[in-house]
Amino acid sequence: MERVYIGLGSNLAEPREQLRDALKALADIPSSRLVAVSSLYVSDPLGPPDQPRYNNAVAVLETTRDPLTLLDALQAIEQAQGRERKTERWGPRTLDLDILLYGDRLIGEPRLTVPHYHLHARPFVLYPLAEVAPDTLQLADGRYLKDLLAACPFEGLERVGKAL
Ligand code: A4P
Ligand code: MG
Repeated sequence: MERVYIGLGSNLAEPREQLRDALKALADIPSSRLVAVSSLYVSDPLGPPDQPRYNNAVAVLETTRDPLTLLDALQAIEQAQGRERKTERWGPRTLDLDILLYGDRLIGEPRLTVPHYHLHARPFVLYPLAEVAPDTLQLADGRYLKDLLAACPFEGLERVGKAL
C-alpha cells in the first residue's frame, strides 16, 4: 500500500458539489481506500483573474495502484465531471485532480511529475495538505512540508470548515 496525497480543485458548476462528488469517486477507485480529507478552502484564482474563486481540498488515498494507473483513474473522474481541457493556462475548470505526493517516490514521466511541480508555492495546496499529513512530512525531493509552509503565507485563503 502506498499513501497518496491528492489535490482537488474546482471553480465551476457548484464547486462544493464537484468536490463532494469527486471524493465519492475517489473512494470507489479499485484497490484503494480513502482515508482522510482536509477541510474545504476557498481562494481567489491564481492565474487569469476573470474566473470564479476556487474551492480546494486535499484527500489521502491508500492504494496499490501504480502511479500512472492512478492518474488514469483521476483523469477519468475529471472527464466524468465535465472537465474540458482548454489551451488557456490555469483557466477555470469543473474539477482538477492532482497527484501531489505518491508515497516517497520521485516521478519524472512525460505524463506525471511527483511531487507536483507547483506544490511548494500554493497556499491552497500546502495548508490543506498540512491538515492531513504528519507534521514531520518530508517530500521525496528532501524538502520538509513545515519549511514550505513557513515560506508560504496563509494570506488570501479562507478555511470554510469540514463540510465535505
Ligand atoms: N501531470 C503531470 N504531473 C501531474 C500530477 N502530479 N498530477 C500532467 C496530475 N497531473 C499531472 O494537467 C495537465 C497534465 O499534467 C495532465 O495531462 C497530466 O498528465 P491538466 O489538469 O490537464 O492541466 P491543468 O491542471 O490545467 O494545468 P496545470 O498547469 O497543472 O494547472 P494547475 O497548476 O493545476 O492550475 N487557483 C486557485 N486558487 N486554486 C486552484 O486550484 N488551480 C489552477 C490550475 C489555477 N488557479 C488556481 C487553481
Ligand atoms: Mg491538473
